[in-house]
Amino acid sequence: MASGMLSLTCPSSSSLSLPHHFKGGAAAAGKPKLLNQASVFGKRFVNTESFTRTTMAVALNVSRFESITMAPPDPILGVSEAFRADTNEMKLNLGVGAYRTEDLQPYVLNVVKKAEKLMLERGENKEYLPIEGLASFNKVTAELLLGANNPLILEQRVATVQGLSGTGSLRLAAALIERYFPGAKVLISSPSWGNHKNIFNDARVPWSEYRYYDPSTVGLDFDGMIADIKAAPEGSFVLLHGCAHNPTGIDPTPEQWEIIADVIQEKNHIPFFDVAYQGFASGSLDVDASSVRLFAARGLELLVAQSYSKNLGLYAERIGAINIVCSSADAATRVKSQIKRLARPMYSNPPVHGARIVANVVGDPELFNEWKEEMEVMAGRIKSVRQKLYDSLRAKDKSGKDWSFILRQIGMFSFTGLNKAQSDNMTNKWHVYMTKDGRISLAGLSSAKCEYLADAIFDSYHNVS
Ligand code: PGU
Repeated sequence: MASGMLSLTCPSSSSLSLPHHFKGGAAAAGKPKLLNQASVFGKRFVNTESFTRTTMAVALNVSRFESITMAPPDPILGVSEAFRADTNEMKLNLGVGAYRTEDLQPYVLNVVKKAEKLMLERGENKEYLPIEGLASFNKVTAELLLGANNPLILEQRVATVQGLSGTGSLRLAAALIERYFPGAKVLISSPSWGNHKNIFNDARVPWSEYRYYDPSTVGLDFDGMIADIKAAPEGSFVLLHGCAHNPTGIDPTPEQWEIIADVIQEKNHIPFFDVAYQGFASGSLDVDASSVRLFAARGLELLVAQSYSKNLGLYAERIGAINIVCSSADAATRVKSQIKRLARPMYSNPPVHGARIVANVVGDPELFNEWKEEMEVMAGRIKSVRQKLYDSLRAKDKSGKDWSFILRQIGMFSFTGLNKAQSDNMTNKWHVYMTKDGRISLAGLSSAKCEYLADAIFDSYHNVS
C-alpha cells in the first residue's frame, strides 16, 4: 500500500531524500488495488499546506524492513500451524513431538499439578533468580542425569546452569564453544533434530555431519559413524543424542556406545550430549542416562543439555539445563562463571516456575516415584500404538515389505522412510501432519487412529513414488 501512495503523491521520490532501496521499491509498484487506494489519498492531498509533511509521513510508511524477505515456516513447529488450519475431522497431528492422551488431548502430569499446588500453598515469590537459575533445580537436575551419588557431583566437577529448556541450553553451550574454542567444529548426526544446525549456525559455530542412519537397513550406520568421528579434526565436539535419537528412533547398543567413547577419547574430541528424552526411551530414567554415565565414568570432560519438555510435559515452561563435566572443581567454577556471563546479555536470568516444579518433583521421594509411574504410562502408551501400527501395516501389506523397523525404533518417533512426495501425500490426501523427512510422532497417535494411519502409510508408500 505504501508503495502505491508514494507513486501518486510524490512529485519525485528523490525530493524526499529517500534511502536508495526505498526508491526502487516505490517505483516498482503499480498493482490495480494499490492505485485505487492511492487515488483516495491523492484527492485528500490536493492543495493542502501539509502536503510536504503528509507526504513525508507517507514516505516513512515505506518500511525500513523492505529488504527482509518472508521466512519459510519452521519444519517442525510450522506443521502444527498447518494442522490447526485444516478443518477435516480425520486430521491427525504427528508433527511435533508432544505427548497426547488416548483422546489426543495434551496431558498435564498429576505430579506437576501437585507440585504447582505446593508452590501456591507456600506462596512463593516472583523475585529474579540468580543468573545460573534455581539452586535446588540445578542440584536435582545434575543428580537425575548422573546419579545422585556420582563422585563427579560430590567433587563439584559439574558446572550446571539452568537454561531455557533443551534448546536454550544447547544455545548456551554453542555460545561457550564459539567464545572459547574458536574454529572448533561440532559433529552432528545425519539426520538429526532439525534445530541443531540452526543453533550452531546462529552461534557461528562450524559444524559437519557424521553418518548415522542407513536407509538400506533402516538401522544405524555404525561403521560410517565411527569412520566420520575418526576422520574429524582432533578436539571436535561430537553431538550425541543421549537416548531416543530424533528423528530416527535408533540408538547405539551399550557395546557400540563403548566403541564410540573409545574413538572420541582417542581423538581427543569432546562429547556433547543432547538429552531431551530421559525416561521416554525405555520408561526408566536411569537406563536412559546410561550413555552419558558411561562417558562420565571414563573421566571424560563432557557437555550435556537437558530438557524437561517431554518427560515432565513442561513444554511451554522452558525448563532444562546445561551441565559441563570438568576435570577439576576449579575448572567447573570458572566454566560456570563464563556461562553466566554468556546468559546475562542473552536473557538475564531464567524463569522460575518450571524450575520449582522440577525441584519439587525430583526432590520429593513420593512425587518422584509417582513421576516415574506416570512416565512409564506415557512410554507404555507410545509402545502400544507402535505395536498396533505395525500390526495394522503387516495385516494390510501383502507385498513382502518389512515394516518391523517400526518396532525396533524407540522413543516418541518413528522414522517411516517415506520420502517428501509420500509425506506430502500423507498430509494432502490423508490429513496426517508430519515432518517432510518422513518422521511421525507416535506420541500424537491414539490406538483408535492406528488403522487409519496404516491405510495412509500403505497408500503413500505403494502409490506415490
Ligand atoms: N533436542 C532434541 C533432540 C529434541 O528433539 C528437542 C525437541 C529439543 C532438543 C528441544 O526441546 P525443548 O523444548 O527446547 O526442550 N524436539 C521436538 C519439539 C519441537 C521442536 O522442534 O522444538 C520435536 O518435535 O522434534
